[in-house]
Amino acid sequence: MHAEYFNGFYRGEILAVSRLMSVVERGGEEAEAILNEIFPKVGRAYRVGVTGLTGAGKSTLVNELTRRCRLRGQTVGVVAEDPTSPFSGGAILGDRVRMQDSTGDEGVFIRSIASRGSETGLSACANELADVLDAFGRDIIFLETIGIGQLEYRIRYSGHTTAVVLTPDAGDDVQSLKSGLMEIGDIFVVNKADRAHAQRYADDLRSMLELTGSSREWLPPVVNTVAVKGEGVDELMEAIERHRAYLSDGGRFEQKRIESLQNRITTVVDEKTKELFWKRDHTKRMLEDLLEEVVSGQKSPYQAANEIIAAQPR
Ligand SMILES: Nc1nc2c(ncn2[C@@H]2O[C@H](COP(=O)(O)OP(=O)(O)OP(=O)(O)O)[C@@H](O)[C@H]2O)c(=O)[nH]1
Ligand SMILES: [Mg+2]
Repeated sequence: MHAEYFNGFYRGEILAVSRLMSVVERGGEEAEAILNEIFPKVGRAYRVGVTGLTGAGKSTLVNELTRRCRLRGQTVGVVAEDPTSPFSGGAILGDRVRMQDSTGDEGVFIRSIASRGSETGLSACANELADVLDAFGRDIIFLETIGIGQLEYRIRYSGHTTAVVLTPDAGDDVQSLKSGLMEIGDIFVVNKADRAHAQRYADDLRSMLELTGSSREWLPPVVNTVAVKGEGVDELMEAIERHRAYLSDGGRFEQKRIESLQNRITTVVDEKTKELFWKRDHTKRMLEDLLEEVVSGQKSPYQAANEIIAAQPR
């Protein structure tokens, strides 16, 4: 299956990676077959998660970081969750694509995936697409994800270093930051530092991190950037390198790898058992019958759920 793609893939052909990624993105058995095949080659790349609210400047930052990686001779892969469809493409995405096209640089591979309309599967898919780029031999992989809902928690397992991108926008005070975002950040970026109150925002953020993270071995640094001008991006790059060095110390990197693999297994089991569970005719019928009893007030939803679970063959 897909033998010609694999051959191309192992020869380093961009078109072949692109095709394999499309199959992986569609999911199902074919996707699994590809992921199984490439697994022995996965694990060499360094993965950097870049997360934050829509419009924070993630793509602009990834662009700047990519440029610097290229200057160092590193090959780069990018998987970006695009809030709009990848086909309509935002302006920034357009810029990126043009940048890649104009330089004809095969050392940069960018893939965007739509995040709208899908609830849970997406980040898992981003991880898997990153696996393809990893097996392809990319040195650095950036995963751009939107930090809303549960997605930001997932990235924890995919990025070795996670940078949370914030902006000092009016009304956004540090106290109101979601704890989810606070917990996943290895590095905090205050982007759009050309805007008013940026320094105060960064200082507040730093105080809060010191307060909550004093027991942690790694105190996340706060880096101010003006992504559109490339300001502060070298400092961000250094912060990423420092965190990488920190991870490589004392087996932390390996620990993270193990956690990430465990998470991968449990996620697949969760998804598959759920799917199998509701596929059974018996379960569907039970649900219909019990629903009537719940609607008429004879049973509570919890009693109904427990009955459905108890009736499953073990
Ligand atoms: N003033 C200012 N604008 C910026 C800065 N960085 C990015 N922008 C602008 O902010 C807008 C959003 O930037 P993107 O890089 O697309 O942000 P994003 O976080 O990738 O957005 P989504 O992918 O849509 O979530 C663009 O118009 C950028 O030009 C900055 O440092 N200062
Ligand atoms: Mg973006």
